[in-house]
Amino acid sequence: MPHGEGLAERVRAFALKLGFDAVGIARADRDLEQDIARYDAFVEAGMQGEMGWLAKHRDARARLDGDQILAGAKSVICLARSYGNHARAPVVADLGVGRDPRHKPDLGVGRDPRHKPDLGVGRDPRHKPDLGVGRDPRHKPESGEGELTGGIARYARGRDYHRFLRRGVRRLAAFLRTLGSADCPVRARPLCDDAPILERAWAAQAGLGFVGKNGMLIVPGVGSMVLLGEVVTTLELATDAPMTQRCGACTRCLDACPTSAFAAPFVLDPRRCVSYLTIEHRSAVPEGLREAMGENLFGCDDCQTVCPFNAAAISRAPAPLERSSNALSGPGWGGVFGAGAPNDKPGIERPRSPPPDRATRVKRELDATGPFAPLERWSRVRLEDLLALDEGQWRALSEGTPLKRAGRCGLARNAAIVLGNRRDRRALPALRQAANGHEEPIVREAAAWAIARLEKDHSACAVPFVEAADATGARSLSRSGGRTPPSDE
Ligand code: B12
Ligand code: SF4
Ligand code: SF4
Repeated sequence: MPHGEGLAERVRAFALKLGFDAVGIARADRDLEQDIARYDAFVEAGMQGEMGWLAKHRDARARLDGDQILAGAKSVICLARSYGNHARAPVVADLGVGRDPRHKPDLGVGRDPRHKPDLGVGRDPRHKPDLGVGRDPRHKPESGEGELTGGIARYARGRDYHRFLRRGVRRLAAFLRTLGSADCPVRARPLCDDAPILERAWAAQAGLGFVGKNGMLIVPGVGSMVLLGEVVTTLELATDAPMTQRCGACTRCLDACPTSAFAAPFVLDPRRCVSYLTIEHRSAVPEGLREAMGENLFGCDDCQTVCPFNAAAISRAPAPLERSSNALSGPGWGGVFGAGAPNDKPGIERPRSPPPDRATRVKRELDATGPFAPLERWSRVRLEDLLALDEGQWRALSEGTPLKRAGRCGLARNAAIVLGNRRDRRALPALRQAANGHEEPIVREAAAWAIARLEKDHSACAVPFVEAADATGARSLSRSGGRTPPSDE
């Protein structure tokens, strides 16, 4: 027999207190029939690309109550944590977050968008003031956040989220275990990107949000810039109803995708996705997709930044840079980028203040954007520097951050492509050095591609480009004849 609403509410309240933005509960002892059929089609089409691990463990993806996840599981508690610049409301319950959103107060979100001209967020996003939504997202980076920051997907600008989220799901699992007794123990398994399950499909089942045409789990009122975690448990809890799909006639995400990576609405083909190409793909980026990569160095947010459900999350002022971080003190950190280092910049410094104590760390974690605030280190490194990092420098730069996943050579390859797309000839010396001397063939090849692009631009000009700086110090190229250069086509 399922326990009453009361127990589920206690679990929900505990999860919200831990800092999660939304909570939903689904039965764990059932098949994900439709979703596993979609997954099968995905694998059959070879859409996993080089992510071979994605084609394995079908049974675990189909249901949670087998041996692979948690034998005898009855419920799955699905959790979302926002990483957008979403200022969390102080009293979550008043926003109805975590409750059945269909019973939410009228916040302009959650109404049936098909009955509105404005996709359900109150205003036609196309007529909105310029919040950065709807601009060509390839024309990054965002100003004032450092050379690398704008090219890094938002979820990855801070420290690696796994450590932080894992702590949250573990605490919730521990709480669930306390609800058992000697006669009737409760087992609970916390999950956060560490088991082969279809997280979005379960989250949709749990009514945490709905899957948008961009494939993202969208939590109305919070958006899709959320990370997901789960606790699978033998405790039988009252469940939440799935939400209705709310995209209506909107297709902004499909239209905004720079590489046309959507095979159909809701179906992403990762092999064309910039996120896959810059993070997971280990080989050369297919040449036909390089230009469309634009200035995305690691990951891509384009199909999310245009989504009206994210307007609130991304219209806020950027989160402040995180000034001190333990992660900065990785091996080989000091000196590696010190004065005289590759870029001759002041260098990435050792933390000036001592590592934060436990209380400070916890406070930061509970802050709405703390763990996701862009790291200061990104502002100390130029793209050109990424072409020539040695292992020690790479460790120092990437340790404790999501960028580690791309690997040193993967990020160097990406940097070469971004430099090629930037069309800034000042990158030529660094690119030439990489094209001739980098030990990794994919980096040499990407650098040669970028050089060819810059050279082509150059040879197309009768009058050479000269460098100029405007009043703000921003550098630009112009022809010596005074004409402006062609915009980056
Ligand atoms: C592999 C992977 C990737 C790959 C492949 C993504 C893909 N679409 O398959 C790549 C590298 C491209 C990627 C990119 C990103 N990822 Co990713 N990724 C994963 C991972 C590890 C597995 C996904 C998977 O199983 N794919 C296989 C396909 C078949 O499953 P699926 O994508 O989940 O799709 C299911 C549902 O969407 C649904 N569905 C499909 N079609 C339809 C149609 C309808 C009508 C409906 C209702 C449902 C529906 O069925 C599918 C099967 O169940 C998950 C974590 C996890 N374990 O789930 C994170 C995860 C999906 N990624 C995440 C994030 C944040 C991202 C990026 C935003 C990162 C970035 N900024 O660069 C992008 C977003 C790209 C996008 N638009 O999806 C988050 C998503 C959070 C959210 N709000 O949805 C997850 C859940 C990680 C986490 N723990 O938070 N990712
Ligand atoms: S993450 Fe970027 S490339 Fe991938 S589907 Fe979304 S918009 Fe397209
Ligand atoms: S942008 Fe995409 S995911 Fe967002 S509402 Fe429109 S169709 Fe749905």
